[in-house]
Amino acid sequence: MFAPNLAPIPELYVSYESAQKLKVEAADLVSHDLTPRQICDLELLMNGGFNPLKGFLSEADYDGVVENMRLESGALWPMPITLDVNEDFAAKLELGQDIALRDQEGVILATMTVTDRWEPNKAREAEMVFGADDDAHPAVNYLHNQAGKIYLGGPVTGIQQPVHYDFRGRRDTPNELRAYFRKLGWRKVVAFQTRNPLHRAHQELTFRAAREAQANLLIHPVVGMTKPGDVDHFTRVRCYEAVLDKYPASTTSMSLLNLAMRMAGPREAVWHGLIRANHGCTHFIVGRDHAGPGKNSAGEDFYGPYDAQDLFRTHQDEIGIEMVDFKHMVWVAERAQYEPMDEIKDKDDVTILNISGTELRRRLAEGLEIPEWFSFPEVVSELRKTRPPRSQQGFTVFFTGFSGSGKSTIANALMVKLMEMGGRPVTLLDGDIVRKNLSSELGFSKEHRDLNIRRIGYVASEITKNGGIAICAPIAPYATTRRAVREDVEAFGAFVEVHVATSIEECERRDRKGLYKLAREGKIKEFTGISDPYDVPASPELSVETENVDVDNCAHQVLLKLESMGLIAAQ
Ligand code: PPS
Repeated sequence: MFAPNLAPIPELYVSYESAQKLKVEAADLVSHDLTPRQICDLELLMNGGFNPLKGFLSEADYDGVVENMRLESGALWPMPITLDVNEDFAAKLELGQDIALRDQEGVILATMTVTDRWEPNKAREAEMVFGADDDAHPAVNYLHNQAGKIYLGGPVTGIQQPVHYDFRGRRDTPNELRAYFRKLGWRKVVAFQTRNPLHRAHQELTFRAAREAQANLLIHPVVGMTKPGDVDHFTRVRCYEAVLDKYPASTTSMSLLNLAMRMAGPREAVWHGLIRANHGCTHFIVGRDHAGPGKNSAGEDFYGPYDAQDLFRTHQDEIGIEMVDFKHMVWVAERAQYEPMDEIKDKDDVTILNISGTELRRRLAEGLEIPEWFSFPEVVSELRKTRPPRSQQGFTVFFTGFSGSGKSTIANALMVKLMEMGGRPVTLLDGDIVRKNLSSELGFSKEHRDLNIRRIGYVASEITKNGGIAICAPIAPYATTRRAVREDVEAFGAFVEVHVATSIEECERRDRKGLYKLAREGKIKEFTGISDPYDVPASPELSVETENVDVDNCAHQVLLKLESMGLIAAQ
């Protein structure tokens, strides 16, 4: 349907000589240090992956994209690609000014002429682009809790690509892929987008899709930013490499895409299609619940299972790439082969097998068998290396509660009990200890408390990543900050939030440090529970009462919880 056009597409880079000159000149410009997500966006802007965009969106383009998925020019573009900054930085700038865009090491990647500066209506963006103003959506959470308040727009001049030291040979710009397809004579290419490891069913369905379209296949996994909690891309790429060997020779290739996903379902599917068209592909596989973000805060799916396919189909001609349905493949035991579920005529007479993602994670976590019909041994072995049984993984126990609620005492008891069991190193990050050693310059304003908790979260996530047990016991009064810490930790292991639910009246009655008295007298300001807020955890893994229950028992309740989650072996 779509004639292959593999001519080069426009990039935003200047020539090597001009780049060297520009780099020197840009050293004097006001600099913005790009966030990891902005670096991903910038790379695809510069290399043409986001063609026809010429820079971060102007306000008019942004409004059009948010309202009806269209740039001011009328071109289809479903995702706001915006440069968010804080108010102080934005206030320093004048419209028309050039700024330098630097990576996290300070290397200048590009310059941008700031033509637009505005404060976006984030609630509207959340509703229109992501379908709901609900922080359970990862991109909405990012929008409200991580992105700066002000957006800057303007054309970008590319100086150099962001540097990647990993899997260099597997990363291709759109023009490199186009040249590769030209060289191999691949006139039709089906792209497969993924953020998960591939198993036999995926191998089967992608190969069938390519065969049906009489095309070659490009496995095009995202290695930029995916959904929090996904398998890390290092492991995934090793898995993809193993699967690549299973396709017939010369039919299939793989390239890594440094995209920062938004998990925006239907709009994301259209965006993915445009990006793949820019990479020279003619077909694109769209599945059930494509780029779905999971459940909303009411426990329901954000999007209908086929919304992405429907929206894609409506815009297919403009996207310039043909959608290929993702077939639901199942293993038919009697015939020992994968077949598309909707093509099995004798459903009642055969044994149909499948393992869901949740079930796979459970089996990996608990070290249970994963059958050969489900995955390739090389893939399973890679996954097992990064996901040892839960009882050998690192994790974080995060106590939260008022001052004097008993957090430190229970945390200490828990630490000793875990050390008695042995097996993993245990580190206690108690509120007072952290404030002495890590955060001695901080006070108790919201900003300082957030900084303090993010530091604790960072250390806890490093401990968790390296297979240890971190026990944290700060007040941590803000739900959004606790959630951010949860995300940091869950990238590497379990996060167990324990609310020490001692009432403020009881804490004040105990007043072990005499601080409540001082707080009542106004001698300590911003005191949690007295003159400063505390967000009661809405769904902690465990809530412990300390009134009429001794410390030993509270610590034991935590141990039982850890045991029920498989984090420690049954005693
Ligand atoms: S936070 O909000 O999580 O950063 O607080 P945290 O680091 O846990 O520090 C709490 C301990 O500091 C003492 N302290 C105060 N707490 C609350 N509000 C104010 N204004 C304050 N000023 C000092 C208090 O002893 C807390 O200790 P714990 O161990 O919680 O009783």
